[in-house]
Amino acid sequence: MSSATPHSEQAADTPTAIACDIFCAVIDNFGDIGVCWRLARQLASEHGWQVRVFVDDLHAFHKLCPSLTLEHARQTVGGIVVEHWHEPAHAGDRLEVADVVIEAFGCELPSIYVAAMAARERTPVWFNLEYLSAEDWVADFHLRPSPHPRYPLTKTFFFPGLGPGTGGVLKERHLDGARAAFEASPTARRAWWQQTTGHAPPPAAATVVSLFAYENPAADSLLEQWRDSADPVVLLVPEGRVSGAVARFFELPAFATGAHAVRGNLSAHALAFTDQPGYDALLWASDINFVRGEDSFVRAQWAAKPFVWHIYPQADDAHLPKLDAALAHYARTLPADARDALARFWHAWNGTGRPDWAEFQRHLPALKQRAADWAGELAQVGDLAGNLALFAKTQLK
Ligand code: TRH
Repeated sequence: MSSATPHSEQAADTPTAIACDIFCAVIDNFGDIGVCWRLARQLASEHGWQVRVFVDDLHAFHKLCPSLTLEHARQTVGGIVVEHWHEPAHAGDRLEVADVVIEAFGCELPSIYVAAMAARERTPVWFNLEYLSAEDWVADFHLRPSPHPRYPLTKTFFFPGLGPGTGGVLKERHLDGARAAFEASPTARRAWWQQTTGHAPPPAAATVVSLFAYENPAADSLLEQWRDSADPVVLLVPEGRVSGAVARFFELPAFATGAHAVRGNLSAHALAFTDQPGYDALLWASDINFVRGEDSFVRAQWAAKPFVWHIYPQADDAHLPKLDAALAHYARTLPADARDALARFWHAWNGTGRPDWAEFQRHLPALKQRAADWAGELAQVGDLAGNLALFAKTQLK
């Protein structure tokens, strides 16, 4: 029988470091672990926390963190302990309770762990980290406490958001500097193109588009419009769920890593799925980013380039108000015609209407300016990891 030990008291070399456990159940795709891993890395590197991540799907994790070993039940990656979580009962080989416990996206903690939290001398700070939504109600619910029905424990709901009064979104301290360095260096850009596509950077007249999306019926029409566009379009497609549509368009059996195809004015490269920093570089190297889900949607905002969001589809179209709520923030100060064009394009990319590339392109100067301004506005809400760490510290006192 395992005994409950406070996990922070075990690190003799860093006795004062706050111990944090993050529990992540992968529902689908890469966003669940993508967000948790980014948060874990930030809490460790920027706040000096001693972080452990419990994750039930090492395969999804491995895609965005190739240094992970699939066979290991417990391992340390970049100073962070990773436990393969056999939910619901498993909580590591030894039961250790952290100072701060983050239950991501409503995944249920092992009951044995919750019981140990209640028995701990110093009650842990317990967060339920929610999915990102730009809707107005989020600010009202952010940081609401929820007492446990049986134990003397309180769970706090932490809501990411795009507006004041929410938990904000993740942004590493070094991010703007890294982007500025990449954008200022023709050498870095050239090296990136050569390494990522095997080709030199395209001429300045080309519009570079990155495409990360789910299966999307609007893709066929857009690929045709790019093929027929007056100016060259260079398309960068990380291998994934939209690759089938690109393969069909080029009449190829697959559009797998390393593939390159040309039709008319469209030239497309299939890219390998990279680690998370590699994905940021792809966003910086592109003029327009098609992103999806949650984490890439946030990264596109920090890349400060015009972007198009394929929102994660939910039953009963529950995602559509979320799409419009994000547009309301992002497009707020755009001139009316550019705002309408952007909304039409995002709606078309999410199932309503046909995307009109020529119209979107006409508004690019305004969209570029807005993308840069918005990154500044969003930064005012504060970084999620910093907001969470600050709140946790007030509770740990
Ligand atoms: O993979 P997603 O579609 O994840 C989604 C969303 O999180 C959604 O909210 C959730 O409900 C659903 O999963 C279950 O999209 P997202 O959120 O953008 O996550 C992708 C992650 O993959 C992100 O961290 C960026 C990363 N990535 C890489 O690291 N390398 C790559 O080459 C690419 C294309 C992405």
